[in-house]
Amino acid sequence: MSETTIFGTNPIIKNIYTADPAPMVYGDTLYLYTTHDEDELENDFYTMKDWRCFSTKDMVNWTDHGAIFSLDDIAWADSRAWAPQAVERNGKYYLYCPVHKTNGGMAIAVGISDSPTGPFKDLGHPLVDEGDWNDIDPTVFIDDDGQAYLYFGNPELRYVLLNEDMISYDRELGVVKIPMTEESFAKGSHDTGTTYGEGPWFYKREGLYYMVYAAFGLGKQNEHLAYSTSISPTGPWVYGGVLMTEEGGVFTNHPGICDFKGHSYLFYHTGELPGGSLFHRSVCVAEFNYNEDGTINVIDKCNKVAMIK
Ligand code: FUB
Repeated sequence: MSETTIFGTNPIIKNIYTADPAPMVYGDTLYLYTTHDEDELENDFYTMKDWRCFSTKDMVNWTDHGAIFSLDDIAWADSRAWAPQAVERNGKYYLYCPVHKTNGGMAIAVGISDSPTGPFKDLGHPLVDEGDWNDIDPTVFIDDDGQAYLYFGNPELRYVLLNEDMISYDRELGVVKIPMTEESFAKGSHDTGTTYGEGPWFYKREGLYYMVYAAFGLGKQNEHLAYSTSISPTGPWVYGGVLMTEEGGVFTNHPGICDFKGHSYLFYHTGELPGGSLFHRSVCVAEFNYNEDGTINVIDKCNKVAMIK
């Protein structure tokens, strides 16, 4: 008797516009944190006010947990609820989120909760606030030795070493700037002269550290996804190649990678829902495999993903 494969179709979320996917696997569940592009634009720009959470146990059936953190919860922020990432430590959940401050400029906020589905409560002040516009798109990873890293940045890639409490960082070391070289990020058209743009996603697999990011190719308008690797969590990073081309996308793209129940997934966003545009994006997912040496081939923007049995 042949088994029938059931597929889920992209975009994953079809009733609202979502972007900037950030998966977190906890127990037998994959939690997907996203941003939310409002239908009605203000000032003809990204209009984003809250962060959403969805969960699945099989990659096809998704539960909508609604808005789990919002600008209304952050007294010192007024707009731009941009690309987040969540992590669990010692039974608490931390959601790192870029926001625009009421007194100007971007900074990284932290929401704290006892549950992966919130509600999250603001730390009360910015975690990272360098006074420039580089403080966006945080990616968090706790290494095997317990050291937690928070990378972030556009147009530069920077990091801080988080303290064990996950809501403060090593002030003595401060904010470390990664050298933006062509060896690390390839020649490209973003401000540093490399392809590195924004949206870093940091993780480790089989002893190798990966930095996946949205990238600007020479002569291209829209972002593609690319990756670099390192044998150390702080570099030097070595450019690995293109992960997803800009074809069929919108101006931005944003990677979120995880392994779940023996499968590897890349979450990304496009503008493919009806009414889609650079300010009305939708989160999608593709399954992929690593090559034996840890490299990753270009992943197609696909329109379905198989259910996990
Ligand atoms: O969604 C708002 C911003 O656009 C994100 O922070 C970037 O990564 C890009 O997707």
